[in-house]
Amino acid sequence: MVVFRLDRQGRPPDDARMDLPYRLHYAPDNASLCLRLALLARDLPFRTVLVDRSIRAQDTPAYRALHPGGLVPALETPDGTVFETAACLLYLADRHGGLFPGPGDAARGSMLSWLFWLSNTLHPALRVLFYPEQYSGPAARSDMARSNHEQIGRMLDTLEAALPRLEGWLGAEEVSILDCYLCPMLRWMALYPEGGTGWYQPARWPGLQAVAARMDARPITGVASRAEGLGPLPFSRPEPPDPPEGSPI
Ligand SMILES: N[C@@H](CCC(=O)N[C@@H](CS)C(=O)NCC(=O)O)C(=O)O
Repeated sequence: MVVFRLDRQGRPPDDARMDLPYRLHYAPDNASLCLRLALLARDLPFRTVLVDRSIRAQDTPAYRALHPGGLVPALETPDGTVFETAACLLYLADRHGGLFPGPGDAARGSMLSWLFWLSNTLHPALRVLFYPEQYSGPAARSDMARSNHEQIGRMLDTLEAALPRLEGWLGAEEVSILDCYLCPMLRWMALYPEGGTGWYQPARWPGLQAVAARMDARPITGVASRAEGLGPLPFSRPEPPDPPEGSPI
């Protein structure tokens, strides 16, 4: 898919031809969704390039030249390729404004803490949930899943309790990169791994559910959902994806 606003002659605007565009290497319902939401939120012209996970395209030398770790997403920018979801989100916020407190804003330190918490604490725990084979031998797997569920549950309790401190930057009127990062993770816990999601009871975290519902009400969510086949309420009532191209796993 190509998202460009064209001028009256049908050409992309100057910034898209020269300074921009971004190229988002994505797979449907992957962490690239966080970046798609942020790009849409700032109305930034971008192209998407499918990483075909059904053939493990993320492992090819061509993709690893962009992302040495072979993970989705990678974002080609006018300053070179950026990878790691949080790094890409912060890059976009710093470059285009909005989405996150800027340098000098009193809220920046505290919100950086939560951005790194999402990236260093919650997201890695989800990776253990979704890719147990990368972290444990088969015998240990069911024990690991149980403790992983308990651990993630406690992380979500922590975040739920911290919501008042995140006021203005999570579930607020203006979308932030924290919304863009957290809401897909809430979705994934409800859907993945297939057949192993019974532990996740969103009603235990009503504040986080409200953040998800707020995200669902934003027009950018409709655009992202149509592009990736995520259904009508992808964050507050997730349904398995039905993407127009590619595969989530
Ligand atoms: N720390 C990475 C994690 C990204 C990640 O886990 N990507 C998943 C898709 S959502 C992936 O590439 N999985 C393929 C694999 O682990 O082989 C980031 O924040 O970008």
